[in-house]
Amino acid sequence: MDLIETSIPKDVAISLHPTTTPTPPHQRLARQQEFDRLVDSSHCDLADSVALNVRTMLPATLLGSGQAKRIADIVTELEVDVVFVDHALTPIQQRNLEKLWQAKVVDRTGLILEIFASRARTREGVLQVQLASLNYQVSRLVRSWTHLERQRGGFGFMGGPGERQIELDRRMIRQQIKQLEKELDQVCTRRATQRAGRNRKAIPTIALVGYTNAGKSTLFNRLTTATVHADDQLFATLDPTLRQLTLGKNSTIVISDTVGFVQALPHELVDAFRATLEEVMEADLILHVRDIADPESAAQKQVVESTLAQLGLDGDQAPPMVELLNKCDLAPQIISKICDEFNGSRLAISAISGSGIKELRDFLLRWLRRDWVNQTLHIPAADGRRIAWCHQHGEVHSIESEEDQIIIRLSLPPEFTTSGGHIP
Ligand SMILES: Nc1nc2c(ncn2[C@@H]2O[C@H](COP(=O)(O)OP(=O)(O)OP(=O)(O)O)[C@@H](O)[C@H]2O)c(=O)[nH]1
Ligand SMILES: [Mg+2]
Repeated sequence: MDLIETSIPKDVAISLHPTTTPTPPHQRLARQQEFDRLVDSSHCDLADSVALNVRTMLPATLLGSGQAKRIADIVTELEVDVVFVDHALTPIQQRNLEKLWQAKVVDRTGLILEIFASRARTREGVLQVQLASLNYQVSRLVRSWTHLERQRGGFGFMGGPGERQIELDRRMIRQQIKQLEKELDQVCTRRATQRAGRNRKAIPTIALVGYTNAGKSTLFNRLTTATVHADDQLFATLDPTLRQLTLGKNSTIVISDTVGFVQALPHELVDAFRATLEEVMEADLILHVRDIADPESAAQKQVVESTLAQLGLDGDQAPPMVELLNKCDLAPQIISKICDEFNGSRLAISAISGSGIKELRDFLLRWLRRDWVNQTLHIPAADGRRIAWCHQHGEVHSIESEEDQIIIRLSLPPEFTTSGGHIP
C-alpha cells in the first residue's frame, strides 16, 4: 500500500499570500506559515511561498498585472502544477489566473475543503464535506488536481468525479445537493438518538476544542489510549471521535475530540461543520486545548473563543470552560491555576511527556463528583451486604470499627444520600 502511495508523484505547488489591508509583520508571517502548513497537509511539494501587497483588488485577477506576470514567471521556472492563494477568489478570478499561469489555482476555501475531504472518515463527515464542496462548486465547475484523484480511489468530490463534474450541469449538482441534505438529515437524526441514549444514561460529556495543531488528538489518545490520527498536519481530525473514559468508581465520562479551528475559516465551512460541533454544543464541560508554546497562542485563543461564541457557546448558556495549556514541556514556566467553580481554571499539561495528566484526571474526577456528598455511615459489622454496597457505589475515605459497628466515611452520588433515603 505504502509503495503504491509513495510512487505517486506529488504536485509541485507554490503559495501566494496577498495582503489587502495593512497587517503587522508578525501576524502576517504567522498566517503565512499556517497556510503553508495547510498546503503541506495536502501532499503537495511547496516550492515557494510569496507574500504580496495588493493595493487595489482587480475584479478580473485580484492581483495587479505586474504581480500576476511575476507569478507566471515563477510558475514557468519551477514547473508549478498548483498555485494556492490565501484569499477567497471569485470563479472568474480563478479561471483567469488559471489561464494566465497554465496551472491549477486553488483558493483558501478550496484548499480547506480538499483537506477536509481527504480526512473525512465517518458517514456524516463525508456527507458534510460533499455538501459544502458541491455548494462551493456549483458556481465554478472546475477541474480538480489529478494526484488526489488517483490517491483517493473511491470518493473525491474534487478528485474522482472532477472530470465528470465538468459535464454535469448545475441542475444535476443541485439535485445531488438535495439528496445529500436528505441523507445528512437522516444521519444527524441517528446521531441525535445516540446522544439522547447517552443522556438517558446520564453519562456526562466533555469536549476537547482548540486551534488546529494544539494537541487535542494527542491528548485524547493519552487519556483514552485510543489511536486517533495525530500528526503534524493541520486538520488531522475532521470528525468528532467519541470515547468512554473511566476516571474512578461510578465515574465515567464520554470525551470527544473535534476538528481544529483556524482563523478566517470560510463561512461556508462553519455552516457545513456545525453538526460536527454539535458534540461540543451539548457538552457538560469544554476543555480548550491550547498550544502554549506557539508565539501566536493568544491570537489563536481569540479565534477559538469567537468561533465558539458564533456557535452560541458564550454567556450563561455555555458549559463551563477550562483551558489546558498544552505543550508545557516546551514552556516550563507555565503554571496551573485551579478555580473552585472549575470554570476559568487553567491546567498546564503536556500530552507528549505526560506531565500534568494525572492532575488533569484528578481535576476531571473532582468536577464529575462536584455534587457528591460526604457521608458518615454507621453499619452493623455483620452487615456485609451494606458494606460491600458502599464500596461499590461510593468512594470510601476511611473505615473504623467500634464495638459491633463499622463507621464508614465516604462520598456518594447525590441520588444515594441519606436525605434521598436510597441507601439500602
Ligand atoms: N512538544 C509537544 N508537542 C505536542 C504536544 N501535544 C501535541 N504535540 C504535537 O503537536 C502536533 C499536533 O498534535 P495533534 O494532536 O494532531 O493536534 P490537534 O489539535 O488534534 O490538531 P487538528 O486535529 O489538526 O486540529 C503533533 O506533532 C504532536 O506530536 C505536547 O504536549 N508537547
Ligand atoms: Mg486532531
